Amino acid sequence: MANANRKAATSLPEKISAKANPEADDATEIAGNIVYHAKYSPHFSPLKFGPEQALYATAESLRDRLIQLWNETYVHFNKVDPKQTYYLSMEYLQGRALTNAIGNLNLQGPYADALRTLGYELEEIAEQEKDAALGNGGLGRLASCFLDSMATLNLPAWGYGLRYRHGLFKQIITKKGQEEIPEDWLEKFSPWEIVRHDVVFPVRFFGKVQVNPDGSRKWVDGDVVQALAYDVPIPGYGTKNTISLRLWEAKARAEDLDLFQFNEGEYELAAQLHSRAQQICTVLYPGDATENGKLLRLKQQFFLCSASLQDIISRFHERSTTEGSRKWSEFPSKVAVQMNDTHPTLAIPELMRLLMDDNGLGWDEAWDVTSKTVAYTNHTVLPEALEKWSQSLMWKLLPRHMEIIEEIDKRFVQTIRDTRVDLEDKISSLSILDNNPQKPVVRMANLCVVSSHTVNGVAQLHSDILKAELFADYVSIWPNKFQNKTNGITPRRWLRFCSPELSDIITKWLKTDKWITDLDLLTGLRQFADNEELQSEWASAKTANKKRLAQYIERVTGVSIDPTSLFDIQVKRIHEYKRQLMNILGVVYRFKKLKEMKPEERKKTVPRTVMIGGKAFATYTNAKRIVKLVNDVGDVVNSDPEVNEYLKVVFVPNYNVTVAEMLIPGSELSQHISTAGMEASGTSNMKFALNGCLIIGTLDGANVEIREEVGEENFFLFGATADQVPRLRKEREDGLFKPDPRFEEAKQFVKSGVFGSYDYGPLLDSLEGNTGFGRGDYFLVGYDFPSYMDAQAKVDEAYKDRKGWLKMSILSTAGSGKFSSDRTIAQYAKEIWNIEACPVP
Ligand code: NBG
Repeated sequence: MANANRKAATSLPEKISAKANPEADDATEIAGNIVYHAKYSPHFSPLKFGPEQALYATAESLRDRLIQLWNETYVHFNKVDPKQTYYLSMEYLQGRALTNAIGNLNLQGPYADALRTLGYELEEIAEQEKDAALGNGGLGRLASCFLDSMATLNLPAWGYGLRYRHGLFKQIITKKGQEEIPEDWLEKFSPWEIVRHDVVFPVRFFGKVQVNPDGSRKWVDGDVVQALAYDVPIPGYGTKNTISLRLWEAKARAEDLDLFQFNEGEYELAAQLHSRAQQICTVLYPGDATENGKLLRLKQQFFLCSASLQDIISRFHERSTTEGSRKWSEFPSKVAVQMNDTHPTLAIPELMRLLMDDNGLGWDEAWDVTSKTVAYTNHTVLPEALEKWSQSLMWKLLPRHMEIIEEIDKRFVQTIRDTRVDLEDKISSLSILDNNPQKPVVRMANLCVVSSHTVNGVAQLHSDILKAELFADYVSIWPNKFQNKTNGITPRRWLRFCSPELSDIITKWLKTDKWITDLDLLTGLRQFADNEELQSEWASAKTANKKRLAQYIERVTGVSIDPTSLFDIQVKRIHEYKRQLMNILGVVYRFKKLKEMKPEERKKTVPRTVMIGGKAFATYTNAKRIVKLVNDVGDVVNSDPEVNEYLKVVFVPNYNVTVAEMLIPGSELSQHISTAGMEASGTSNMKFALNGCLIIGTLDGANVEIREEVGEENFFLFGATADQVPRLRKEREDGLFKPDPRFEEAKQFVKSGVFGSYDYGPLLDSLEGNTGFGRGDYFLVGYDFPSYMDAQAKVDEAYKDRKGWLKMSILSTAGSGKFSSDRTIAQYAKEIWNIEACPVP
């Protein structure tokens, strides 16, 4: 049908006349409005109406509606003037917006019909959209799920971030392994963003501190660039409330161009500030191996903080003029600032500076306001991810902020000396400044903990570890400052929209679709877990999703996979602690055993398709070697005629939100196998579980809670526990570790060269020896391997029992209610932000 129409659709159908109608909600009106945008908001040559033009026109027609709801929300919030939350994050992994917006507004039917009259299928048009990939992984996607929940719960809240021109790189796989090419979501433009030309703030870098005769201080000189707001609408599900993700773009002003120099032919010199401003939002995470790279990243962080806080303060001021002057002491009852990890830590000294230097508050007053306003979420205990900025770099870029940080530190240390003699010998680790003469740094996490009213971890185990280890001494100072907020995911994107088949079955059996906003209702499926009718519907939805996934895999990799085999998936950033290496070594062992079997023995095994996907940080050598190994193993296994009926290994390239939406609904087993204690939470584990996929995993991060919720009999557990890890590492150092023969066999097989001539020595060496940098198997792959293989054998056994497996799958979905980001955000709102719903009437 769509194919037959394709040709006709490349030009605008004449029978449908253009009619602007921002409130369109039936198919005919919507079609007229789409045609209107194609004609009168043109971005392409006239009359062309291919899939790309159709996408932009469709998005613009939908945007009309969003703008209306958005304005209503803005006006309503202004009228009610509730306390609002400002979520500061350097990352947002929004993915595509079209299907999500149509779904949240409940307009699937009308939009699908409208597009059909224009010769297109909605899915086909949706596929034209590029992912907004302004983030790396879980932390960025969490921020995006949170926005969806804030809007859905009608909370007065804003997201603040940066408008990177190039989001996370595109990963391509070549003979060499992973290669990175720049991502291009703004190459044409994004239909979802709206520039607010009236929302512009100056942001300063470098310069010096001027001391005024009255003793007050002012930051002057240096470079001043402009932060310009680009707003992206965030519609809630089933509500009018539509909130904003405000992304800052850096610009220089026209007058910053030195015309004289330009006319002298000194073009670069004349436009210096323009080019320095442009660098700020060019890429997400500029490499920080060089000093320049570090400086740019620090500039990005400050740019986000300064622009956002000036905006927040100006909104607070706005009301002062209409209702008499507002007192600064009211600020914390109107504003909650949440720092997503330490990346926006500079919000603390910047708020202090704005309050003291620009608004004349004294230190104590400014400190009181700041520390009652900001809260901090920690997302990792990995030492390399805990930010420490060089003091000299900070003095150079942000001299006034360094003065303020020194003062915060001085006062904090003094309080400890005055009140806690018992902590005297802990001061050097508790203080914010690490004045080690070799490398003096600012410890951002310490600055956050000292200055925030609340600090939280992202899963119970992680929060417990923070309290018992990383922040233990702070807990003794402020026992009530620390909380847990187990992460969550939005059930709209991660079930309702990515797996409509399964969603419809759930709605049918629960006799309501209320689960979409009240995910705990999924427990109602438990009573039907044994029901044959449900099981068969469940199986057919899974099969449909698996077939769709198989087609996708064939399209992007050329590998054909069998939809009746067990689909086993591990997708996440490639990192040694996440142990993709353990997965692939397990696959290698399975392959070797299959090769050794007689044909009739092979027939008794459970056919498996193992899919692994994820990006390696461009300079993370071992991660890249792992990508190469997975690809090499895949090449050999998939072309082995004896074995490839029973095992396929696929590296899924360029893993991102959209790819996840394809993979997760088609998964049956997923791997969350990090070394215990190292994965703060994980969030894809929740998405898989929600989609009825069983987990093989360690007792790490949110796995612990997922297992509690879905039931231990529905979770394939293996591996050391977090509290055993230190002892196991010590034993290894002492030479007491004895590897399992299966582990040795798998490594040996790789070394033998079966998978090609690439030198895996350096990668495998990380698993050898007992000590030394990059050696001694820090991540305990060897220790956990045997229990991992035993758990995998249990998976195979369980899969043979079709009914048993389906029951587990249903119970997995039924037990996933806790992991809705609606639950997480409701807890933040109540227990940290102290804000309430403000629904647009
Ligand atoms: C990541 C953790 C994940 C967690 C996400 C979201 C960072 C610094 N941390 O386990 O590794 O799920 O944050 O909380 O990216």
